[in-house]
Amino acid sequence: MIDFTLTDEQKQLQQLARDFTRKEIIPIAAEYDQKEELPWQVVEKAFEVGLLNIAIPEHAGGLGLGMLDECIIGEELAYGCMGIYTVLMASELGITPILVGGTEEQQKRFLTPLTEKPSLAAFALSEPNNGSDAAAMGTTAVLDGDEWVINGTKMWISNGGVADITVVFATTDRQGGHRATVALVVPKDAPGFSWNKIKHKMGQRASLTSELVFENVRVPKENQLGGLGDGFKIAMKTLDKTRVPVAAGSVGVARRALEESLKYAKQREAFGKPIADFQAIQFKLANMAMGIETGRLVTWKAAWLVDQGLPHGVESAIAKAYCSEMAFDAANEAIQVHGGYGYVGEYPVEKLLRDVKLNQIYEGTNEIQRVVISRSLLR
Ligand code: COS
Repeated sequence: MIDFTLTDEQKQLQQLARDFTRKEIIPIAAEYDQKEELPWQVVEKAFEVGLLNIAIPEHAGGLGLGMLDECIIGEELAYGCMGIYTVLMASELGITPILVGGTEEQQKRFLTPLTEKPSLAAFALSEPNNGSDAAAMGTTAVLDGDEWVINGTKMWISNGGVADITVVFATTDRQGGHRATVALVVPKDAPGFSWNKIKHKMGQRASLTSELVFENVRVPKENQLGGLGDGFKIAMKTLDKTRVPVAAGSVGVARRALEESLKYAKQREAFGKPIADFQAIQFKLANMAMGIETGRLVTWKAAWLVDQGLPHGVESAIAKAYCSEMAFDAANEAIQVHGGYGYVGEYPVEKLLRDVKLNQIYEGTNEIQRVVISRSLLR
C-alpha cells in the first residue's frame, strides 16, 4: 500500500518547524551569512522547542524521531537558511554513527548529555588530502594500554570544535585499507584536540566548518564504536542514512527559490505587464515546481526505507544527488527571474545558490553518489 498522508504528529512537527523558521531563522539568516558566524541562539531555541538532536532514541533520553520526521522538519528549516539547517543536520550526522555502531550503554553515555542542554555533535571523516576515497584516511589511532592515541588532521568538519562530541575515523595501519579503520568518540575538551575555523566560504556561512587537529589525543577504549576494522563501514552506513536529510534540505531551498520567484514575477513589470504573464517566466516556475515535487517524493521514499529498516543506500544517493542538482538549478533560475536584482544581496536568491552549491559536494560529492548508484546497477 502507498500512502502519502502525514500523521497528525508529523503535521505538528512540520508546523512547529515552519513557525520556528519564520520566527528564528529567516530574520537573521542574511546577517549571519555576512558575519560568517554560527548563531548559537538558534541552537538554544531549537533545543527549547525540541528540534535539536531529534534522532536520539528514547532509551538515551531523546525523542527518537524517524528519518521521515527529520526530512519533514529539515525541508522547513532549510527554507529559511541552508547554512543554519546544516548546523542542526550535522549534529544528527554526528549522532548517527553512535546509533549505527554503538552499544546501548555507549548511546546512553554519549547521547544523553546532548539531551540535557543545547549541544552539538560532529562527524570527522574527511582530511586535507583525502575526501572521496574515504578508506585511505591518514589520521592514525594507536592502542596504548586501555587508551587510543589519535594523531592527524580532519578537514571540512561541520560544527567542528564547538561540538561536545566528535566521532573521529582513524586508521590503525595506513596500508591496511578499510579493514584497519576505527571509529572513536572524542569529547570536546580532550587534551591535544584543537581546531581552526575555515573562513571565506562561498555559502552556508552561518554554519561553522573547521579543520580539526589531533596531537596525541587520548580516549579510553570504551569510546570505540563497533569492533576494530569497523570504522569505514560505520561511516558508510551513517552516510547512507544522513544523505537523505541533505536531499530534504535541498527541497526546502528549491521551494524558497520558487516562492521568491513567484512573488517577484507577479510584482515586477516589463512590456506593460507583470513578468509572470510571460511564458518564458511561467516555464521556469513550472520547472521548479516539477523538481520540487519529484525531489520530495524521492526523498520521502528514501526516508521511508530508512525508517522501515530496508536497504536504502542507493535511494539515499539518488535523492541526495537529484535534489541538490534540482535545487541548484532552481536557485539559478530564481536569479534569472529576478534579473540584476537577483545577482545582488538585496533579494535572498543569490544566497540560495551560494548555499546549495555545497549540497552537491558534502556528505559525498554527487559524483560519488553516482559511483554508489552505478555500482549497484552493475553488481
Ligand atoms: N554500507 C555498508 N558497508 C559498505 C558500504 C555501505 N554503504 N559501502 C561499502 N561497504 C563495505 C563493502 O561491502 C566492503 O566490505 P568488505 O571488504 O567486507 O567486502 C568495504 O566496505 C569496502 O567497500 P568498497 O570496496 O566498495 O569501498 P571503496 O573504498 O571502493 O569506497 C565509496 C566506496 C567510494 C562509495 C566510499 O569511499 C565513499 O562513500 N566515499 C565518499 C565519502 C564521503 O561521502 N565523504 C563525505 C564525508 S562527510 S561531509
